[in-house]
Amino acid sequence: MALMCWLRSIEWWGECVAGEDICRRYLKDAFDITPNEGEFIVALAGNPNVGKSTIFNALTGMDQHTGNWAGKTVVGAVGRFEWIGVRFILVDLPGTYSLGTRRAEEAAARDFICFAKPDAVIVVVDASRLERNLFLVLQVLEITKRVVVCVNLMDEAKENGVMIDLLRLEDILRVSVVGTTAKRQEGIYELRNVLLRTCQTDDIRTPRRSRYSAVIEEAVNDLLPYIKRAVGETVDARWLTMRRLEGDTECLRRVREMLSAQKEGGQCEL
Ligand SMILES: Nc1nc2c(ncn2[C@@H]2O[C@H](COP(=O)(O)OP(=O)(O)O)[C@@H](O)[C@H]2O)c(=O)[nH]1
Ligand SMILES: [Mg+2]
Repeated sequence: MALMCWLRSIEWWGECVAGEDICRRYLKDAFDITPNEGEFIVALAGNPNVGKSTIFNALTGMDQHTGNWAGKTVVGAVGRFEWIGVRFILVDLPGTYSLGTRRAEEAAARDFICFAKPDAVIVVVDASRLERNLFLVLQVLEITKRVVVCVNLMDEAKENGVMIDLLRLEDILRVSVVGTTAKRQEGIYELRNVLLRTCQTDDIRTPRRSRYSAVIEEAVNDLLPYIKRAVGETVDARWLTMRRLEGDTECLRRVREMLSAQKEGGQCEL
């Protein structure tokens, strides 16, 4: 019954979706960023303490320490850099273990990936704690395929006797994987080149995406067309369908809020 009401409501929600401006408006409101023509938007995501800020500094030549992501006035470290004549805007997202809704940092990172539609997301992972870190990678891969996995702290992993087969990881995830020791600037040159390729290509492979049990996949397939109609290409419909099945109403409310605000004077009952 509740699901039927919800399905009815998303037909109306669908009417609210308009235009491509979510991204620009979100960047302006949350970061006061107005990208110049040809400038690529790149996000840095990852668990806390994996070296995101060190990579941010290595790429931008800046020396930032912390960002304030609390509450509604989301402010993160934003920097610009150029590589082989191409300009990038880099945003250091708050450290997070997942992209849920429970914590402000998680929601901020999720919102950025959903609504800023970055040309690439660098997910930084700790080479010594790959298994734990891959949880976030898989979550990001559900929202976007424009991902570069940066396996950082390679020096510490080596000291601990951990060898990472980066090519194998690339094969499994079907996204680019780069190994770095950011503290010593190792791998940053390759990271820049891979980033450039990822941003410039239109031919991105479909990455590995989690498959669930038959009953869940069936439910996803039933709901997917409705959600697809409601959100169009604005956010990944399968990802949003999974959130609906999980009962993550806060996430749905947020997506709906962002989409309905697109229609001038539009209001959605939440
Ligand atoms: N050994 C080693 N330490 C690193 C590396 N990258 C970053 N660090 C250190 O790890 C700590 C956390 O780095 P930070 O960039 O603040 O991580 P963040 O929380 O993900 O932004 C700092 O003390 C860095 O100097 C690396 O590749 N190797
Ligand atoms: Mg940091």
